[in-house]
Amino acid sequence: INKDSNTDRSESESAVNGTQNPHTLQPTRKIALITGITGQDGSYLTEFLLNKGYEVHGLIRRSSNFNTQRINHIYIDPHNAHKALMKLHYADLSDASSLRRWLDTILPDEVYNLAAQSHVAVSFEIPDYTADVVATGALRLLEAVRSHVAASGRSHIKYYQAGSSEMFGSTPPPQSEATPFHPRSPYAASKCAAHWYTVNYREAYGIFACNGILFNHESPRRGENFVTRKITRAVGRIKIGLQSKLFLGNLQASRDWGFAGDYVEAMWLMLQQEKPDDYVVATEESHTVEEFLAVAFGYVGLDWRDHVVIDKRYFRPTEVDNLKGDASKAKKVLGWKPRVGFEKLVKMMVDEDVEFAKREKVLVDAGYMDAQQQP
Ligand code: NDP
Ligand code: GDR
Repeated sequence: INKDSNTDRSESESAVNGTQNPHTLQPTRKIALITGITGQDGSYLTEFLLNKGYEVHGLIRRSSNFNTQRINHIYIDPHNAHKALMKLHYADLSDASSLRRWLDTILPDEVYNLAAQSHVAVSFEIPDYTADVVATGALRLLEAVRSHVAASGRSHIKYYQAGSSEMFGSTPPPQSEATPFHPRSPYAASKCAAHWYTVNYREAYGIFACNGILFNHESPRRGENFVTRKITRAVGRIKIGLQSKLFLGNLQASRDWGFAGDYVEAMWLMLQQEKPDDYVVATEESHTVEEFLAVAFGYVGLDWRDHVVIDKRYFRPTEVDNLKGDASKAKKVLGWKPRVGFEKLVKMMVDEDVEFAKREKVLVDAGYMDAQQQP
């Protein structure tokens, strides 16, 4: 996609930037503001909210490469004002003024803070950047909401904070809202800070702010260096003959893996309740990385042991060994339950990545692409 003036996904120079009030377009629609709209969850949440009739505004960060691949399929040119219900704006969680300005301009009813440096292993490499975006970024956004409400009186505004099961860290399962946190990475410690900032802004200022404590959730849109997608990408490429080895770290870690499409509904449900609260969202089933490998490779008739090589570089200084959520509160209060189980999730991801590898193979055979090993 070309980011020339005509195709730029941001609207800094168009409708929403002060020249035209978005409310005049669809006065009855609810308005959501999403940080991290270009990420896995941001894309599913946008689809979900558009289906519910929302106008969705997303904050995207400037990058030297296009970063809107996950939402290109729902993008409509803003010049088509009545149809373009997803709008994008440049901002960054490290830039407080941009957050406040977009709140004042967009006047959202609901704010979903999904943006993060979300890779646990990478957080050991860039700890203070991770803390700045994940912890202080959440604080900046909460403070922007607080000051926006104080200035405008729009006290009905609701805030969702993307919390993580990583906050439980080494505390044994099952983990519920009452389980103590023991974070095991700069990422997890930063998410704990963001969690408590959110609780504090709720208690101190009466802001309708919720923490979703979400266990791992995956999809065909998962980033390619998270273990599930790394595995299913490799399965597709090995099956099609583009790759033979897959280098991984700790195979004994156990995770409660659900489907991202199911989890964004829980985020929305939290903001539809009478009172703000915190909720664990999980499938309540846990599987090791090795079990994921067995299902993924087995599904296409391969044996993972013929392909997987252990590489110490993927081990973490401190590991989270075992996560398994207790989502009884979300089930009871929100009426939420997951629709996609473990095997269905793995197969959905493998199916998509086999198709992806077939498309890559066409390009490789035509000499347009190298069949490079995955990073
Ligand atoms: P992704 O890594 O797929 O997406 C992260 C998003 O944050 C991207 O849109 C990214 O933009 C954006 N972002 C990163 N840094 C900044 C910044 N400085 N300013 C503004 N935006 C930024 O994450 P997921 O969609 O998987 O997760 C969504 C949220 O939920 C994250 O906060 C994550 O930590 C949390 N979470 C995720 C779980 C999971 O299993 N997926 C479980 C529990 C919590 P860009 O596209 O430009 O990189
Ligand atoms: P996680 O997800 O750390 O749980 O965080 P990830 O998929 O990165 O790791 C899961 C487990 O797999 C082990 N592992 C490997 N991980 C990666 N990435 N690459 C490998 O090669 C590899 N080999 C083994 C890991 O050690 C770990 O035990 C995700 C993120 O989405 C967070 O943002 C989110 O908060 C949590 O899930 C809940």
